[in-house]
Amino acid sequence: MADKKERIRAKALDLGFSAVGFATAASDPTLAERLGVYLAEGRHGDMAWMEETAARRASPQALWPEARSVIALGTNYAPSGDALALTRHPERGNVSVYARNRDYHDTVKKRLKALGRWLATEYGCELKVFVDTAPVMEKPLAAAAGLGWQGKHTNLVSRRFGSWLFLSEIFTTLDLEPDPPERDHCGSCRACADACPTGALDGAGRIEPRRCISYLTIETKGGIDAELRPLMGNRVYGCDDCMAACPWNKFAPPTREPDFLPRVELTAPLLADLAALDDDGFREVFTASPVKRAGRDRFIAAVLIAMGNSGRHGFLEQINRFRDDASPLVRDMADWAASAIGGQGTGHL
Ligand code: B12
Ligand code: SF4
Ligand code: SF4
Repeated sequence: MADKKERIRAKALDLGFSAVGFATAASDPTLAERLGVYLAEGRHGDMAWMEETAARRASPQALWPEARSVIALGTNYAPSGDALALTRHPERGNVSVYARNRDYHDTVKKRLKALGRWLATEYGCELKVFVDTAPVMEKPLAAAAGLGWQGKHTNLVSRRFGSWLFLSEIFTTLDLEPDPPERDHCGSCRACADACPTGALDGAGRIEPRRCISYLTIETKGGIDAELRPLMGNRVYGCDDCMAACPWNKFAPPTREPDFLPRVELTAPLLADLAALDDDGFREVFTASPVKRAGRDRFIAAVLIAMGNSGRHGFLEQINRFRDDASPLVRDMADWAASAIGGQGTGHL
């Protein structure tokens, strides 16, 4: 069995995965309980899919009863410089590190399929592969498989890669001995919670996603509370502040995966250029990027908030052009942005 695990580990590393671990597919009732509390408190907000799939999400065997083991895989996407450098340039838009080039779902899925094909040929097992697209709780599974621990920002922290690991899994009918879980190394640190611009982290391991800039710029279907807009700064897609604050990142080797190195257009984009994108321009620039998930309206709304937060009067003319946009969300954010920088906003938002 050890030999089987070592062969799988070696093959996964060879295919480009950075970390590999093994866990049982049997259910852990704590996860179902914690997910239940999270949903009962309404923390999922507009992410209705979390509630709709809660029963399957709670354990691998609830999703696929034949599953015996989980192979948990991490893919390093650590940036080479200061992940937050751009947040100090208010005339530019900060796109989160994970979205500065190709969509990781596509890159990781290809590798998962290659590993899956190899496993099926070598061991004649059945399997299913997942990367953030199915009802699977990826962080606790990766933690159970020894890839790291769930830090106080709720994400998986690895002693080797810090917070910068994409997670994915293979569920299989093979019996593989679980690896020992990693212990929690947060100690008394609470740097992530202190770094959060909107106070979305409670410092004890829980998040209020409805205050999280990542949720506000990617997931929410409605508007963004006026109280939260000034706290978003120039973060136009996702947010990395809690991840970047983690002291364990100092050991992370920068990724060498070309798909995750920042594209030149997204390294330091000017807000004025982002706001100038029409529907076709948005599709062209973001076609292979996770940013397409936000859609043009939500993205432009976030760009307008960033313009409002910049305090630059020079943006007023461009903002005003959005005040009769077809999207009510964009119109409202244009009004707010104009009033935030002291222009002719209606001030009613
Ligand atoms: C929904 C979701 C979000 C939501 C909600 C986040 C959340 N924590 O729930 C939003 C949109 C906000 C989000 C944002 C981000 N996400 Co996200 N997200 C997910 C998703 C799809 C599900 C997460 C989930 O199951 N949440 C449900 C709750 C119950 O889980 P939880 O937060 O882990 O809750 C645990 C703790 O709160 C704790 N807990 C619960 N109750 C209690 C009580 C006490 C007392 C204590 C101590 C603890 C505790 O136990 C819970 C269960 O283990 C996963 C992919 C997947 N399928 O798993 C990606 C995922 C977690 N996201 C990821 C990333 C990268 C991000 C962002 C960094 C993206 C960005 N740059 O903008 C941010 C980070 C924000 C943050 N601090 O979490 C990665 C994280 C990789 C990693 N190393 O862990 C994942 C795994 C995707 C992937 N395949 O790589 N995300
Ligand atoms: S991603 Fe940003 S807003 Fe969300 S919890 Fe982390 S620091 Fe806070
Ligand atoms: S910043 Fe500190 S508290 Fe937060 S995850 Fe990292 S070690 Fe844990």
